[in-house]
Amino acid sequence: MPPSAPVVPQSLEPVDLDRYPVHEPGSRGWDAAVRSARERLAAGGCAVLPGFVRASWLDRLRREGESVAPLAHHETEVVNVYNTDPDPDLPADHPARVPLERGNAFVARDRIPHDQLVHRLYPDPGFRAFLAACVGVPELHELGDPFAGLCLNVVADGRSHPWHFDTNEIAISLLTRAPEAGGTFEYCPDIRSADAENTGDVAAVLAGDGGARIRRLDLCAGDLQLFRGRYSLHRVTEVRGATARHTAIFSYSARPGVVGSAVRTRQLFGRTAQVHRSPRDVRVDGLMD
Ligand SMILES: O=C(O)CCC(=O)C(=O)O
Ligand SMILES: [Fe+2]
Repeated sequence: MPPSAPVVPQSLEPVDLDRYPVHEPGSRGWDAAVRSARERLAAGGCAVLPGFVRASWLDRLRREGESVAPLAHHETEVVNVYNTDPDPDLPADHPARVPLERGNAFVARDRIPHDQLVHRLYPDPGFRAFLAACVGVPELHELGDPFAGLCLNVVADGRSHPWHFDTNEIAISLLTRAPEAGGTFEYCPDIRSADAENTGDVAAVLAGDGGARIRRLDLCAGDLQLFRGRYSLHRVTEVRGATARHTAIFSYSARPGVVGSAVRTRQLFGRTAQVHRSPRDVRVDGLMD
């Protein structure tokens, strides 16, 4: 009997499975895609999988993002790189004392319809297994957070998403609409680690002295990006033009049940759910955030 073709779940149909056979774990193509992503993550803290979503699906991907973008929580606010409350006891030159204007806006997971491509992809077991292999962990879990697990990041004309660290270890994002100009993703690979904040280098980047530490990426719609966001300082530079930049952000953790803090959740989404007000402590380290 000829081997039967693997069944492709509906959630994976938009993926370019010829290039990225997410539905065939352990196949030669799967191994090659995983190996390539792992090498790039190890070498520079970031791996881009160009054309992850097939060209024929890009229109729908963009339109779905556009349909929920008006539901983003817009509130330009002054934050710091760790998204913590101001702490007057810290030394004046500590990076937490540097005010940054956060001008991006997030659409929370609970506002993204379940039949959207990105909402079907986020929990898909094959997608998560592929990503787990790429980042080198046995499993990746959805966040236990009803808002932050999956969101749409909207950066409009004249706005930027300033330097920050993420709560979760690995960020996975998919550009669904590119801006006309600006909106470059910039990052400093592994500028901190689980046991060292390295505040000197972080302060240098904030002061505009990042130099060769800073890498830059201009992404195309449909590109999937894997990124060590908890340890790599990053930002999206100012967008210019009428077309806002949209990215779907898929957040996972090697541990189940991760939930954002109440302070950070209110900053990002303008509201909290019960789970944010009584979180279980499942952080993987003792870093600031
Ligand atoms: O929109 C992006 O490309 C990056 C977003 C990001 O860094 C974040 O949501 O934490
Ligand atoms: Fe981030």
